[in-house]
Amino acid sequence: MSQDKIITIERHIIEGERAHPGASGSFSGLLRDLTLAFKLIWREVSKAGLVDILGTLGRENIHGDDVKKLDIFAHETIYKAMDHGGHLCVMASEENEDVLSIPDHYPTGKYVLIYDPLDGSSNIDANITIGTIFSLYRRITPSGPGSIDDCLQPGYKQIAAGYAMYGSSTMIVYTTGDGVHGFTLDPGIGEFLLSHENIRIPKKGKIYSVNEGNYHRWSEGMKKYIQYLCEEDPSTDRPYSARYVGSLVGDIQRTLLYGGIFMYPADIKHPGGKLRLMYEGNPMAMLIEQAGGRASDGVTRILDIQPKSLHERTPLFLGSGEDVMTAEQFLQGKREL
Ligand code: AHM
Ligand code: MG
Repeated sequence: MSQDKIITIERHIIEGERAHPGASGSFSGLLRDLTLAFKLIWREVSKAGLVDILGTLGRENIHGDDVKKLDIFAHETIYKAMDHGGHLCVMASEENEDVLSIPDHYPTGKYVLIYDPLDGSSNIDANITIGTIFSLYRRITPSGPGSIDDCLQPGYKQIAAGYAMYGSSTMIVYTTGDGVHGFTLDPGIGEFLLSHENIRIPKKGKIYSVNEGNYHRWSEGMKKYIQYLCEEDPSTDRPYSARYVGSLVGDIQRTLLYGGIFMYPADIKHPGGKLRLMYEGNPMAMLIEQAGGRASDGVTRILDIQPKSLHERTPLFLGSGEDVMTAEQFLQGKREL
């Protein structure tokens, strides 16, 4: 995609906020702080292959510092980048059981940050794409320290969501409810530049993405849907191609750009699904919907689910509208082969 202007993410954020008269600038400040955290994480992730040379977990690196596991480093980096800006009243991280409070000596603000610091971290050692996923809400408690009630909001109340993807290029993809935009890091200048403006997901794709190793644990409806996708019928682009990175950011990035469907269904081992509603489901569902796609748990729109706990899980079907609707029909027993 070629742009006729060079636009940094910082400028894009500020211009987006200018479109809302009366905005205080706090929201832009918040996104700017997050961008800095992503750069710090990218710097560490890009050194991951050097870990055996520079030192591994439990040992010291050449500077005499402890080397932290990357997912813990990412968790702490985001917290430290965001705790003192005065924009947030509370945070929640996939790496932490309870909510993360803002220290007493810092001011609190009107926003809530939910994040998965390093998703797909089992892929690190193979140098495969991993990412940070985030979601922002307005607080619902009136003032003072935020609480779990501020976090447990349904996904349709998100005011922004996105991810940073540390892959062959490092990207930030985000939405504030006004389309989905992608920025690619130019490592030479340390800036994220607009590279994918207003991403639109194709109405229907030709790719399905699921961990098929779980096939024998699936429901009959799910098995039939996969059989349907693998049948020969060129008039409906079948058989579909299978692609599965096993890193949600990588699989969603491809789904946003090429269309098709990403699935993590319920199965015998994961009766409620494996992926987390607040940290993975809601932000990805907002991005997919903002790009014109569909996001459901097979029956219910992901963004309409009222979360009951911070780490609850959900089955996930995300992607092109037509593909997700076909999956829902099979899952609900409304369609047969
Ligand atoms: P994590 O939060 O422990 O990193 O797990 C989440 C990851 C996702 O990135 C990916 O979509 C999924 O787990 C893959 O799971 P599986 O290995 O069961 O297919
Ligand atoms: Mg995760």
